[in-house]
Amino acid sequence: MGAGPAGLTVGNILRAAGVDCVVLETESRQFVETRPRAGVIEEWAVRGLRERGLGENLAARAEPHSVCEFRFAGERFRFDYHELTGRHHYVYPQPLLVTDLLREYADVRGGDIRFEVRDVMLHDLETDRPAVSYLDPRTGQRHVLRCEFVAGCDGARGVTRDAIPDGRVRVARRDYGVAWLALLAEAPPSSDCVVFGVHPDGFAGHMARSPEVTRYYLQCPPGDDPENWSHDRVWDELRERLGAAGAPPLTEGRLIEKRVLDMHDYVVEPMVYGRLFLAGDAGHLTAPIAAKGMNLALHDAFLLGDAITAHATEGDDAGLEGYSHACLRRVWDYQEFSQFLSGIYHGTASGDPFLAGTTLARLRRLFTSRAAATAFAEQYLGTAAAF
Ligand code: RFL
Repeated sequence: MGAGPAGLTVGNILRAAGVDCVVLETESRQFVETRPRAGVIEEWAVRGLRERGLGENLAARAEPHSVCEFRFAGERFRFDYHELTGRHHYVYPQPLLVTDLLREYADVRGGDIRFEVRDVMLHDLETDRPAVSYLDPRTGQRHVLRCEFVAGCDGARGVTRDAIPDGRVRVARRDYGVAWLALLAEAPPSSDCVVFGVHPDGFAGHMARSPEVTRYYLQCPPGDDPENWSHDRVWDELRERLGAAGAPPLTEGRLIEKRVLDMHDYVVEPMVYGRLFLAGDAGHLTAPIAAKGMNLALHDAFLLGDAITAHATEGDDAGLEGYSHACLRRVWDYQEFSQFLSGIYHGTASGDPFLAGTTLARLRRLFTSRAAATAFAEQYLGTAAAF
């Protein structure tokens, strides 16, 4: 269920192993191939895709990054995480990854995918022959697919999580009480790396997406209306919050996306109900604070694709039995980092002078203690723990 990074990765793994599957998607192919979202992908995820024959374009086109920059108290601080860990980050826009995965699944591996399905329902999840049904909008007919497993990869607003009866799983939630105005600008990047501005007016972020398009973020009040943010106000605030001695000027451009994202997280435990296995945002949402969501979606998908394959081809159920536990170890680690990073990004704008003081102390520690910097770099790159 769902043709995002999680669903398409599971589908591709199953196709490669000769395991029958169908991917259902509520949107059109064109829509999912162009939906802008993530851009930062971790080295282990790139390796995982390549090992499964899914990362060739990515390896050829994604840019490896080795440093990021923090700007605070009017100064610039370069953070060389490659030097600390020997690892990189990659920048590869999510629409490109989804396009690659779709092409491989549907056009190369001949996978069955049905777009623009309506009114999707799940049935008999607690039996060993669950089913999914949907309406075909062209004929108005309801189709029923009987299967062995349902992979719930339908994102934060899908139906699979809600198909689990009350009381069968626990949903832990966290609301950060802040929002980000997520912007895409038709403008070349204004720096050679990701930039985080920690400012008393609020956080600001700069992330290259391509030579022509740059993502920016501006912290704003939860529920704010994007229409409150005119072109001039956006660029004035970005210049103010990302300003620092010696910083190159921002390259302004037309804003082609302007959305307010309230920062909140949730985790479903366990990520399994009967024959339904949740993966990606359907099972856990990580606010884009730490750029982790797509990485977690891929991690789940590798585990789930491999586990179903082992069940189908060797009768080995160890992967399925350990699936939720294995996913959640990384999920909780990344949630903790996201919470920590939220403290750093939002502390100086909290209105609490004590919190502002400790936030700046935390930031300075990253540039005065190699041990603190290494610990941060490991979490930033997702290499901190042996998952
Ligand atoms: P997706 O990508 O949401 O895909 C789910 C798919 O399911 C479809 N769907 C259904 N299909 C069938 N039946 C139904 N009833 C359905 N209901 C929905 C949807 O149309 C969709 O095609 O989930 P998935 O695969 O779990 O992938 C998760 C990632 O998309 C998400 O975590 C990331 O985009 C988060 N994220 C980032 N993650 C990173 O790792 N690095 C980043 O740099 C990063 N930046 C971001 C982000 C998310 C952002 N937004 C918009 C929330 C930046 C932003 C602005």
